[in-house]
Amino acid sequence: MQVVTKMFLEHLDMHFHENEWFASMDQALHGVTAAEAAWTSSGTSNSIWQIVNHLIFWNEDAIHRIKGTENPHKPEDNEETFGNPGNPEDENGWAQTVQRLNEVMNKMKTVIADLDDEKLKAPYAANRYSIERLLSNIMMHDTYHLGQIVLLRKLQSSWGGVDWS
Ligand code: NI
Repeated sequence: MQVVTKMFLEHLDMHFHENEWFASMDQALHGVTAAEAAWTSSGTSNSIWQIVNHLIFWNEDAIHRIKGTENPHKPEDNEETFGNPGNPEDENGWAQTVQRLNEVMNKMKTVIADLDDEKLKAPYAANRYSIERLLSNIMMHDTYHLGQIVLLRKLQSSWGGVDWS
């Protein structure tokens, strides 16, 4: 496997699965109930559930861009990608949403593993920037929202800290 491809795979593992430097997405979502996922701070912030919806959408969208396929989901605007705050009673729906995020991230891993350094340098579409930059952007975007999830858990007193062991 090539150097940059390997680096992106390591990045993805780092921010999604490993508690290294900061809490991983796995840790941030660990033990979150539907009620906690649907909670918003003073009714003004997005809920954790909405943030996860948003990450599912954008990671799927990035996969489509990399593969050159059309994303069948076309939101009116970015706001729509968050959806509604979620139903605090719907544990199944919340579990499925988390499952969906994990599936998308696993798919992203497969897509990255298929790239080589030359493909990474290529633009993902006419007049657009490189796949490499797209991946860099989406991963920074993931971690930006990951920090918000941890903050929301701190605000609702459901954060148990990072398991560094
Ligand atoms: Ni965002």
